[in-house]
This record gives sequence, C-alpha cells and structure tokens, in this order.
Amino acid sequence: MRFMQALRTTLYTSTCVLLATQTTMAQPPYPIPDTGQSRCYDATKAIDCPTAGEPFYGQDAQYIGAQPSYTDNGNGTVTDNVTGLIWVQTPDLNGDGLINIDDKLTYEGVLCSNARIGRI
Ligand SMILES: [Ca+2]
Repeated sequence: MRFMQALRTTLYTSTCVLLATQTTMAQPPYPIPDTGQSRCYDATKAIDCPTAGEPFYGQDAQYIGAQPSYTDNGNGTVTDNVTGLIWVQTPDLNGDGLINIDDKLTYEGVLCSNARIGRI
C-alpha cells in the first residue's frame, strides 16, 4: 500500500513537472505569420470572442502574431518577410493582366511547371 502511494506521488509529481515543462517550452525556432483569423466560433457558429474563463476562450482570433508581409522581388518570386521563404508567383498564363481561375494549371501543367523550376 505504501509502495502504491509512493508510486502515485511520483507519477503525479512527474506529470506536473512534465506539464510545467510543456507550458513553458520555448518558442519555435522560426517565426510563424499570423493567420489573419479575426472571428471566434463555438462548436457550430460564429460568436463574439469569449473572455478568459468563458467556454471557447483562447481562439486564434484572440492572438495577434507577426503580421504577414511580402516583398515582390521583381523576378517572378515573392519573399515572405516573416519566414524568409521565397515563393514563385502565379503567372498570368493567358496574358489578360489578371490572375484568376482562367490561369489555373492542369495537374500535368503543374508537374511541367515544377520541372521547369527545378532546372533554374
Ligand atoms: Ca490571366
């Protein structure tokens, strides 16, 4: 019986230490852009954002992170100023000056496009 109490105490202490460690973990080693989410939800619909202690508190909309920021590099790429990642811009495939659904690629077109990018 005494062994079980000691084991239970040890497990409880270990769990508390583990939880304390997890809640104080360092930030990830890379920046994460804010999602831009501004609405809060309950299980079925949009709601006014709840305050601390209310159900559904702590949603994405209640946290403001690094705001998205991009730089057009003028060479067909865009730099994400938060993450440092560089993205290929979507081309105006039909030359109408707009980027929309008319410029979508087929699956085969995407594969060919990726193959061309890999050769740059
Ligand atoms: Ca177009």
